[in-house]
Amino acid sequence: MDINKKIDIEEILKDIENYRPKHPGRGWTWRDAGAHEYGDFVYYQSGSPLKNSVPLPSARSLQNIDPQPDSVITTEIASGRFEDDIRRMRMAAWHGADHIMVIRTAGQSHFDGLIEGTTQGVGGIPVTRKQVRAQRKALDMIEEEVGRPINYHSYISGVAGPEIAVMFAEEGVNGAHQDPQYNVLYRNINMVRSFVDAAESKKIIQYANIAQIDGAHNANATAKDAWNVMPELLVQHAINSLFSEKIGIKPENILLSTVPPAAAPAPDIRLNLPYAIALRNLFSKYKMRAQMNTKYMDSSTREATVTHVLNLLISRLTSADVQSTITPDEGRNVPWHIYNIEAVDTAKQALIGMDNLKELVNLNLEGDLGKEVRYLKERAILYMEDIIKQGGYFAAVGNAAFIDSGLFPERNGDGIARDPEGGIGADAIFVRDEDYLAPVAAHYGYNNFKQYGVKNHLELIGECTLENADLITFIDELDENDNVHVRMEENKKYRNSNLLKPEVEWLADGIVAVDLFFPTSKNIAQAAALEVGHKMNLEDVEVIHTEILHPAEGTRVQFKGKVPFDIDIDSLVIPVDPEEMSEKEIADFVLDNPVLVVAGTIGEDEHSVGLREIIDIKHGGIEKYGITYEYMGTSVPIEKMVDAAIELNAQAILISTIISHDDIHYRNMKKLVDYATEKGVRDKLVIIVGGTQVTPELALKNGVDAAFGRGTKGIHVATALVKALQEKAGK
Ligand code: Z98
Repeated sequence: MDINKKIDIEEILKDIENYRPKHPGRGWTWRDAGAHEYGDFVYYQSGSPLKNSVPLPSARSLQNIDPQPDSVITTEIASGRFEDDIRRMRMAAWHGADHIMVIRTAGQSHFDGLIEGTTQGVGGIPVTRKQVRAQRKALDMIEEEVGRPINYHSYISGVAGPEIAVMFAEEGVNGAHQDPQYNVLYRNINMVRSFVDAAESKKIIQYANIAQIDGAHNANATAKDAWNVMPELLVQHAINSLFSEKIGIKPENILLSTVPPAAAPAPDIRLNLPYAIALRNLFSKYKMRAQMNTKYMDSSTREATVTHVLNLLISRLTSADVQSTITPDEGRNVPWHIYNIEAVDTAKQALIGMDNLKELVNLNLEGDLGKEVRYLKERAILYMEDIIKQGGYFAAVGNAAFIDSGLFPERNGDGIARDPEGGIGADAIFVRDEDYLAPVAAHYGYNNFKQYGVKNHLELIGECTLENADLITFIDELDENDNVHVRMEENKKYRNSNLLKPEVEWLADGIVAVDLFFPTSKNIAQAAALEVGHKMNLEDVEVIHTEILHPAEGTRVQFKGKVPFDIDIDSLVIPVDPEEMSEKEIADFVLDNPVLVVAGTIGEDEHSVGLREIIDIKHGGIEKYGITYEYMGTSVPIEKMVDAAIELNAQAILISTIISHDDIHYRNMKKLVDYATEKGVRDKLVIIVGGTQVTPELALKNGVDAAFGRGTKGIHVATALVKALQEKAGK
């Protein structure tokens, strides 16, 4: 893949019926965890560098290093259109995600077979063979581009669990949720059927070396007060892991899905840390998949990010083999590209920032922490004993033992009760016939070929699809109106063309978000924001977040809407990145041609920090290259700048300006140029301007030699200065 070219979805779909995953049966890949050097630092809990990646923004000042933490990082992507998700997967991989989870469309657990085609999903993606194959194909390319294997993952739960497990094994899926308790408690699927199906599914998971994630964390999302189900969470983990191990899944492929149950403003660490320690103590032979808390997520991305970072602190104080992230906008149910990337970056930044934390601090297990850990373990063991007393798991679920809001052994009598004889699929449990032959050889029960006097299935029916991929039946689109080709035809004019539309999740969806403040109460602000959206000519305007800053003084509102127009790239004035000469080239020039610069902020502008960044050696400013300067201070009259340059026989004037209302910054630039002209020195002096509110193209219209906006570094200014002086000397 060419890193400067978009991934070609049409190319991916071409010949998809014959595509085979590049690494079938590879299973799960962990990072190369250990000590690695990145720039000036050694990170002790890190993985190998990526071949291609996007570092965190501040890496600009740190040689652009992009240290990768030791944990696998998950992002959950499912906008409803798999073709658009592929582009998001590529962006996420560049930011550091190596576990891509695909959320299924609402209610797929209730489908009693594989579905085909690529229909558009609601709240997720319909998981079908074609969709899985196309995404695996894309990820096979993306992983080569970033230089790290990507674990692809979805769900093996629901009435069609075993069929999906076989399809995942055939298509090179690396990880899957599988936990019969999920079916029983949250989807009301018959419990006997769920456990039989789970046995089949787990056998396939074991055969294909797929990593299994359980569903215990759904209990804290469902429970009234999530911290009260901590003992139950431990019990749910125990039931699924032991069941899986008995079927043959290796402990290192058993991942416990754990979410710190509480979130601030609850006393987050005080509640979550003992739980995290108890879990890791009890289940030390399994892997930890640490998910972020979503139960207490509202529409504030800021708040969600803080909760996420506190969760990451728990991971660093304990352990996390996989660090999962959802998106900080999960609370608004608007899964946008940018938020997947934000969540991945949050995990990467926080984990790297807390490198080796456990080595630096001691957890005080002698005090309350240790006591809490013990209480939790004791409560979980009592819980398990209570289940046995009730007659086993099925009886206990029948008695509503799970998701009760009391902290066990306290009971509030409000748990979820399921009838062992009832639920979806209750009438679909059959005793196997004597001559039963399963469709795949990797099978939990017996494949009764002995009755035919043969040694194995090969002699009887030949290879199965898991052994010979050519036997897989690929079924293409079945719905003529809702399929990927129709969708791509509809937005074709935006693919590889000169037309652009803003986008949050689907190509050319046209959605923009606006963030504003009104000096009024919440409801008025909300109504006013909608009106702003309408007056901006946006369509489908909807408020997505409000936050009271004061009940009367003001409210922050975020809304989204759709723009009804396209942008033609050909009509744009495209900014050019500032030129950069090598440090040596600049220094050599200055050595032969001493340069003195007169610098200051002008007019009424007191903001000198940016200018100091550009001139001081401490911040990598122009001084570093031997350029000397006369700093005139702040709010310097324009005339004084020019007069000083004349008096000191300077080569250049450097002004910085932040205040921009009424375009005062541009007007002052023009005044400066005019005054230098009036004094007869314009040709001798290089005039350079900069500031966070400066748009270089607009500034240049005022006659300055060079102009710089946000993000400028000393080297850019030094380059422009040297180039301008070289040009003058050449004249
Ligand atoms: C996560 N987003 O884990 P349907 N099986 C299990 C599950 O946990 C889930 C499903 C199936 C969260 C997960 N959980 C939410 C064990 C989902 C989903 O098709 O929605 O019923 O299956 O990161």
